[in-house]
Amino acid sequence: MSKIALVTGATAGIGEAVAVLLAKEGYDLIITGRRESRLQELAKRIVAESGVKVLPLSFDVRSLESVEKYLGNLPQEWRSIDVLVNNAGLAVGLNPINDGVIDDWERMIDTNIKGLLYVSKIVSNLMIENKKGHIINLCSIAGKEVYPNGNVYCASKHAVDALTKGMRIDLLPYGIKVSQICPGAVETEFSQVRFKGDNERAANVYKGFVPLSANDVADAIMYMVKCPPHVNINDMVIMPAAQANSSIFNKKV
Ligand code: NDP
Ligand code: 8X3
Repeated sequence: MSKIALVTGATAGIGEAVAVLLAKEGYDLIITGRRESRLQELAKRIVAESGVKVLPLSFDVRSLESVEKYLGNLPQEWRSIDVLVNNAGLAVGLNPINDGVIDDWERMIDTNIKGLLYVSKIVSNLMIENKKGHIINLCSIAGKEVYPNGNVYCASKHAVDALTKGMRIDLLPYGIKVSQICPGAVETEFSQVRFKGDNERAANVYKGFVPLSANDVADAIMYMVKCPPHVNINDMVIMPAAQANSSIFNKKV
C-alpha cells in the first residue's frame, strides 16, 4: 500500500525540496501553501517526475476555518497520513523589541505557532485513527538561541521546540513519532520574506560563506523519515560549516 505525506508550505524552499524527495521515495503527497499557481505547478512537476499522486490544497495556515475546511474534510483515500512535515513558517522584520511592528509579530505568531497547532490537531487525530504516523516540525537554531533583534521570531521557534517535546509525550501512547529539525542559515526565500522584498538585503545575509541549501535540509528530513520503526530522531540541529551558532559566522568578505 502506498504511503502518504503532507507537507505544509511546499510552494518554496525547504517544503518544496522535501516534497520532491518524499515523492522520489514513493510517497503520495498532500502539498499546501497560499500561492495556488506555484502549488499547481509543483504538483504537475512531481506527478511527471515521480508518478505519485498529488493533492494540492491552497490555504493559509493562519485561518482555522481554512485548515478545518481543507484538512478536516480530506477525501477518504487521503486520510491515512504517514508523515506530516510542519514546515510553513516565516520571519518578518528584524527590529529591536521597542521598535517592533505589531503586524509582523502577529504574522509570525499566527503562522509559526498557531498555524502549526491547527494543522497538528487535525492530522494527529487522523494518525491516532490509523494507529501510525510521524510528525516532523521545522524549528530553527532560533528555537535554541536568541540573537539580536530576532526576539519574536526566536520566541515563535522556541514555542515550536516546546510543542515538539509536548507533542512527543502526548502522542507516545499511540505510537506516533514526533521529531524536529533546527537549521541554521538556509538560502531560500526566507530572507526575502523577512526583509519584505528588499532582495539586496536578503542576498547579503548569505554573502561570504556557503549557506545550507533547501536540499541539504530536505536530505536530513529524509534521514529522519527513513529511520526504522523503532528509531526516532527527536531533534536535529543542522548548520552551515561556516556558522558556529545563531550569530557567529566565518565570513570571507
Ligand atoms: P520560504 O520562504 O522559502 O518558504 C516558506 C514556505 O512557507 C512557503 O511555501 C510559504 O508558502 C509557506 N507559508 C508561509 N506562510 C504561510 C501561511 N500563512 N500559510 C501557508 N503557508 C505559508 O522559507 P524556508 O523554506 O526557508 O522556510 C521553511 C521553514 O523553515 C519555516 O518554518 C522557517 O521558519 C524554517 N527555517 C528556515 C531557515 C532558513 O534559514 N531559511 C532556518 C531554520 C528554519 P506561501 O507563501 O505560498 O503561502
Ligand atoms: C532561520 C534561521 O538564524 O535566521 O530560522 O533565525 S535564523
